[in-house]
Amino acid sequence: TDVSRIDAVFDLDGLLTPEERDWQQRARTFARERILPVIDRDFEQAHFRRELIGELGAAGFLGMHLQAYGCAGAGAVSYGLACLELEAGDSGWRTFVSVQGSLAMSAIAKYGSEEQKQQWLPRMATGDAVGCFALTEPQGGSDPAAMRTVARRDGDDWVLDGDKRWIGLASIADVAVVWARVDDPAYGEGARAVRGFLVPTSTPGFAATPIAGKLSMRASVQCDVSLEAVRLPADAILPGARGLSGPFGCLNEARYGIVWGAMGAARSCLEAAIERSTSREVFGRPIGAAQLTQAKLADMFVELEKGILLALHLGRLKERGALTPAQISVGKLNSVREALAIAHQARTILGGDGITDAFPVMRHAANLESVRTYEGTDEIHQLILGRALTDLDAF
Ligand code: TGC
Repeated sequence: TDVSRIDAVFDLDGLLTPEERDWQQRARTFARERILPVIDRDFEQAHFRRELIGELGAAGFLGMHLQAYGCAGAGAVSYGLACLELEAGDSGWRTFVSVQGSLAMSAIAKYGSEEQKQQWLPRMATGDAVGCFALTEPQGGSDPAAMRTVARRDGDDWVLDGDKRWIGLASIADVAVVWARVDDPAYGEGARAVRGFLVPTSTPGFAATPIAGKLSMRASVQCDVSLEAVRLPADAILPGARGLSGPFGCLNEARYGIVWGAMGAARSCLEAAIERSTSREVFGRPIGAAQLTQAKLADMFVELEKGILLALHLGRLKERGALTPAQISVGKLNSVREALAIAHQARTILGGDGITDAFPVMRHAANLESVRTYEGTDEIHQLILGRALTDLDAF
């Protein structure tokens, strides 16, 4: 197959442990057997296939990089490889795994009390409970410091009011990790600190409405969320998160998964282009025998290879506890930007048929527009790197 052709030239396997190769193979098989046969129809019908959640849990992919509480405890590279293979299926399914594992479960694992961890993590690892992560607001996602959602004290209770937007899985979630300003000097570093709350989605006043009309990530769910006088017990607050470093700590995890995941979408596009290059004849010979086509394939392959090696480098740093947010920005910016370029170049090789669902390329290209925007836009990551290089803040 063309993926084994890419694997053969690249030979990544020699850099991986047997355990990492095993996780990769299992995720590749999952994508091939459970996602690819249905994804074109699901994408067209904007259908989120809920029944796969339990299967992803049983396979160990939910919170797979977390320790204990029913989680697989896999290494950062194994998790990244799983993200890559799932996103070679569809960005929507890698996003599901990211929102559940890297955002909602990570928030509970990093900042939750022992009771909160025991209550939620084992059920989330199996997929019996779904989580979402409510940070972004309708006025824009790039500046969480401008958050308007508030949590105020009423006796021992907390009462939350506000609106969130683009919240993945919110309408099917059992629990929402909601970030809100706390207007109480007793909490956080001074008044109005940002804190996290675990909100069972059955709580009166919590409402999630799927966003319609998306031309990207159609096989997954993103929602508007409204919080109207959502009353929570005192122990709903995440005790370990104070200030914006709380949600940013989770975004780091999700951005890391994207560094790998986007390369999966890119690989899928390159595979389609290679297949077409050898099977489609124009001017009396396979189009892959034309130098222009080979140059395109070579450039796509080089960027894929560089992107995966960068992801692997970041993964090894993460395993040593040495990965910095600026390094994650290098990876997120590069992977998604190059994956989009690869998708667009692959489309040119496919000719007119490239715009149909006979190939996965337009679906990946459309999905990657979302991936480029969430978890920090290209521009946000450029500015994070600009600040790291100059010590000057240009936000
Ligand atoms: P600033 O206000 O100065 O810093 C706030 C505090 O946060 C700390 N911090 C980080 N900590 C850990 N990891 C990081 N990556 C961090 N970045 C900042 C910072 O040290 C400070 O801590 P403290 O203790 O001193 O208070 O913020 P900044 O100037 O550092 O950051 C500005 C900027 C623009 C980089 C930041 O606001 C940013 O990254 N904006 C983009 C936000 C973003 O990615 N939003 C998209 C979220 S995607 C989403 O919510 C959807 S989830 C997916 C789904 O549901 O489908």
